[in-house]
Amino acid sequence: MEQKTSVESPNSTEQKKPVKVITYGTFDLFHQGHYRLLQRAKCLGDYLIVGVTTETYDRTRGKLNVVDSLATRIENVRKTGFADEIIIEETQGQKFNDVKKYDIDIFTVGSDWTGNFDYLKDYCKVVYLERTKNISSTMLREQKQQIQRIGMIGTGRIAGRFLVEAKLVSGVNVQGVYNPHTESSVNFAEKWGVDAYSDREDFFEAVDVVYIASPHETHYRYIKEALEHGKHVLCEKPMVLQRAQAEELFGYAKEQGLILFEGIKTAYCPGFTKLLGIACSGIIGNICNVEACFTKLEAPGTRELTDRRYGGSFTELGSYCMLPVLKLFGKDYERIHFDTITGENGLDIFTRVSLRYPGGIATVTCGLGVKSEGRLLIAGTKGYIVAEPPWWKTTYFEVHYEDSEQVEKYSERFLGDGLRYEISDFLSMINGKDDNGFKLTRGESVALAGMLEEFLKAEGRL
Ligand code: C2G
Repeated sequence: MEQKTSVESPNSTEQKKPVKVITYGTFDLFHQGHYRLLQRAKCLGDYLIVGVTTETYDRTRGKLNVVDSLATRIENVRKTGFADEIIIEETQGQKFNDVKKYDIDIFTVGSDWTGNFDYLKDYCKVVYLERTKNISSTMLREQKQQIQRIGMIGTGRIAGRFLVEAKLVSGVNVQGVYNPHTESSVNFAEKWGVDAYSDREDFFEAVDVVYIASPHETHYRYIKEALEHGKHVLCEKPMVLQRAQAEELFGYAKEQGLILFEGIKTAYCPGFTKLLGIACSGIIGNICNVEACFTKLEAPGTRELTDRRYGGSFTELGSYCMLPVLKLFGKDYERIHFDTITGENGLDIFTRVSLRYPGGIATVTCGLGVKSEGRLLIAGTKGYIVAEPPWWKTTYFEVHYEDSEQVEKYSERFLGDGLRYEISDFLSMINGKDDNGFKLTRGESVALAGMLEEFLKAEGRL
């Protein structure tokens, strides 16, 4: 008698595995485009996971000036009702792990990313959904916040680099340039397609914020004039060369409700912020020694090596090297000592600064005429952190311990010339978000001006 094996039809009882879909986004200033994307993503399956990016991750991928907090962005996604689960996206490469971790069937994202996630096709289906036209967070950001017209004072090397980086920060536009030498401002303006000003009243009239990249000793009066014209100011380092001047300018800016920012780009770059976070986390114990070195051989004829009063290694590079010292040991050093090697014209081609703090020792080394290893070393009671040059554009650092086998490696992206980070933090301060003010405080800029003043006095140059 024939055995009847009953082949159960699969649909009848066996639970169909829900189709799991995942998508990611910043979802800043939540809008119709985001809504339609999530709606269609949900329709692709039964269970939708939405990854919302952290601000730190957005900064590393060059998305600056995100307005809404992570909590707000998550809440806006939740309110759509399409997401069955919300996770946060923190790092590059996380998608790859999430697809496996959550056993994803379909990865989807808007068509502006077409091709970017094809590498996931080995693990799940990848669907690019048509992007909704004529709406974006950048557009809303610019509607929400007045575009800040930047006026630049100075047409030197950094001015060109600043202009390129400013283009990558939404919410600002470089309007024009002023230089007392009309020919310089006209040539610069023609090259970069901005307006040239030789009259400062017309210049201040035409702009909302001022970026100062003129020679060090002119910073004080240009900052003061710009503040007196009601302009927010971002001034290249060293902001000023005397403590009293820094205190006066910050005091006046505060009084007038204006933002005054010192442009030490390292302070605003994601990698340096991460390094400080690790150093202060306690994993290397109590920090007892900081050694920061920055050398770059300058051509003999440059301003840095010919300006007998304000040139030299320490005024040019000191701000970078003093930053980690101020961040890790503070402003209240017990003793500071300068040792310099000077060139024929009496300018310091190599300067070493030794600082004594209640619980620590710091050494800062700068050189425009002497080449050295150029690293940052932070030593503690349990281990040390080392970042090789160019640590002032922090992309990589290591944590070492007694056990030489145990090495932790950290990396972070540093996009372009890195000025975009200071521009975006400056802009978010202007727009009332001061959650980046800790990166370089007024007190630290004042302390820096004080150190430069002590140095110039010790050198008989002030
Ligand atoms: N989107 C859209 N139409 C718009 C704007 C955005 O369909 N007019 C889509 C985007 O393509 C993306 C999602 O909405 O799939 C979120 O957009 P953003 O918040 O701009 O996020 P995005 O930077 O595109 O992040 O890791 C992050 C992701 O890779 C995408």
